Amino acid sequence: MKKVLIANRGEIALRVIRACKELGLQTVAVYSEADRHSLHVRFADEAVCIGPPMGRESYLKVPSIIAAAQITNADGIHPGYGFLSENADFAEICTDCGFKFIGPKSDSITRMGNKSVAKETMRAAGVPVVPGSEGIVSDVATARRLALEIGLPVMMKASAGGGGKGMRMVTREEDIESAFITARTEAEAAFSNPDLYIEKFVEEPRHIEIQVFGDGHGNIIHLNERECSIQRRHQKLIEEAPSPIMDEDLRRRMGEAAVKAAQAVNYEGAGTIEFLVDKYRNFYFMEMNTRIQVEHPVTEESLGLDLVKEQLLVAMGKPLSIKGGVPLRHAIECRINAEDPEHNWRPSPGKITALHFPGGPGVRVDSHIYEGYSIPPYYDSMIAKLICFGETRMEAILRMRRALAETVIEGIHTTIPFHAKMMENKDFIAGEFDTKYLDTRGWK
Ligand code: MV4
Repeated sequence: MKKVLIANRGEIALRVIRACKELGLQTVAVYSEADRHSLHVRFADEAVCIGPPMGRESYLKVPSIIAAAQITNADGIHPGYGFLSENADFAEICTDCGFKFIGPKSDSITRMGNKSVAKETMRAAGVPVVPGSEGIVSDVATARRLALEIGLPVMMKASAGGGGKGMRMVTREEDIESAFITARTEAEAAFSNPDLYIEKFVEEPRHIEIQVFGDGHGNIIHLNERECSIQRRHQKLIEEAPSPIMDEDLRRRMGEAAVKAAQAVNYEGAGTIEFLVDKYRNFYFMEMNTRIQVEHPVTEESLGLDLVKEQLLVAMGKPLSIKGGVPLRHAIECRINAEDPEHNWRPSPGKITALHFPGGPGVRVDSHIYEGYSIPPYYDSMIAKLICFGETRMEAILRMRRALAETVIEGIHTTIPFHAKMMENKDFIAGEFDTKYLDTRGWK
């Protein structure tokens, strides 16, 4: 592999370009008409315009991306996260066209993409799953029988959903039938697939995920956990590694389960096993993300690794060159979005009139913005990731407070005021929060 096309935009496109440069790989950026003045275009060796602003006409347009790879003689394609990163057809097309897809085999994506199939695969592999239906439930009578057997409250989940989409909680017996029918109709409308499965509702769960890595030579390892429970409407806002609730025994058991999960689908490259962890610290497989994730830097800073470089090396056929182990440092990531948290988090695109990023010990900023840059309204609102790390969790929090205070972003609203408040929040500082924290208590 000599030349990598990055099928993405924003900070992750920059992140991949940086890793490529450090490995002496040539880079090709693709960009929409709205991203002409983006840093990923400037930092790549070559750049190809692939269409109009809307994602579906550019970053999601497979023929345009393949054509860009062909005309530039790229030999690898890195999908980043979002867009085509978990599209099994895209991975297969890349391979069929002679490009190395920097990610898992198309078949691994397919087997994890359908959440009900994935769950049954995990059950068969001996990975703990939430008690519930075995496979999909296709009629109201079975839904009712199973819901009562499992015990209310239950969750009805769309097989084709994921990440919180197509989920319904049912608390009352008289609501089972109507919830089932509505959820099915919604799943059909949203995903063109009405299939549902049912499971016990896990109360006050934490979202803890395990980073895994496979090299296609039979080595699959885990790289510890990330705590991702601080979310709003299924959008993560703060992630950290290690988790404040982790201990050596739980980490070993979750790590082993995650490796088993990845082995079950012959996983290659970087992946993440998401678990729900209840208040008794029972853990259950939820989903696998078959891509590099937004929050990968907290694992990198906690363990002192470069996961994107490792993705490229593994894609070039090298055996794994990294290893896990006890966390060396505590790392926290705050996602800075162009949103106004004071006004229901409404999007705040526009021109950045002044910009200053923080620095000093234990501070990392992954961002594609610059002074004078205009944030287009067409894409995800994340504009920067501020990662702070230290010997202890408290040191990381203290560094985050001062790094947030040093940051200047003018011309738009951002989520910085929210993060500054959270870094002073006593429940956050105590590590006492679950996935419901923000949506039920808010941040004020
Ligand atoms: C659950 C659950 C409780 N019980 N499943 C949301 C995202 C999707 N991947 C699964 N989700 C949940 N599944 C059972 N059986 C609670 C959630 C959930 C959640 C999970 C992770 C992070 C944030 C969340 C917010 C609300 C609900």
